[in-house]
Amino acid sequence: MDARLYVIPASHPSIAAELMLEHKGIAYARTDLLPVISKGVLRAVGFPGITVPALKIDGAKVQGSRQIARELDRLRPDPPLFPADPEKRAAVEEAERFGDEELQAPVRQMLWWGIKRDKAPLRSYSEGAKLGLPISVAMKTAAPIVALSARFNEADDDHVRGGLAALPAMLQKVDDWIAAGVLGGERLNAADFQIAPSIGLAMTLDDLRPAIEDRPAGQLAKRVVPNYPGRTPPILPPAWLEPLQPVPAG
Ligand SMILES: N[C@@H](CCC(=O)N[C@@H](CS)C(=O)NCC(=O)O)C(=O)O
Repeated sequence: MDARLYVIPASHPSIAAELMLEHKGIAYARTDLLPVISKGVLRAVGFPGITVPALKIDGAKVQGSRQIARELDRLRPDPPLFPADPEKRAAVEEAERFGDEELQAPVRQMLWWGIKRDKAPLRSYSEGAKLGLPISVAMKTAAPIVALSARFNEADDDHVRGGLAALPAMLQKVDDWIAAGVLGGERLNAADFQIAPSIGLAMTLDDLRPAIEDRPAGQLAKRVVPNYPGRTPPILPPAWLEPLQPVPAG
């Protein structure tokens, strides 16, 4: 199979797509793109949309982590990304939808909020990437890219505060799916590959890691993406992190 995956380094849905290609045993070439620049490149190579992951596979162009999951299952059914049983499949699809539509964006906003205030951690997220220019040059030109990305992703105070307030319930949802066997089973599925990178990205923030790493959701992320690139030292206002503090017993 002739496959090329377009990614932004450390992008959580891009990592989801990589994990699914690996799960299928499909060898692929990877094109690393800088955020913002990625939009023009994707259009130039013929994709209709402006986001990564975007996959060219045997002449077809597939964009979006959920679409990629389905196309990979169609092209190479074994090992599957979805259970054969219709009820189990529906549960996995709902978890996958939640990962894509509800969990991805707030985590992305938290990261860009932090990077906008301190660009130094950005380099750690690009480790191992081939951006077509030296990493030191890329980092020097990062300011407008960071500003545009923060704006494009609505990484403002209100969204980040809201996301942090919603995070405990979202983590609980993931823990519950793990307990119910929808996620974290012996054979990983499309929802595991969708959700674990978002949790993994959240754990690259020192502010969030302690509230996540020891719970089932954190364990799942460590199992599925053990070496998530990047690290952001504490930066979020402590008052915003209060929803993540453990509830005192008694
Ligand atoms: N939810 C979609 C969207 C993915 C998405 O928004 N990707 C971001 C990177 S994480 C992107 O391409 N952003 C454009 C940019 O940063 O310029 C998916 O799972 O494929």
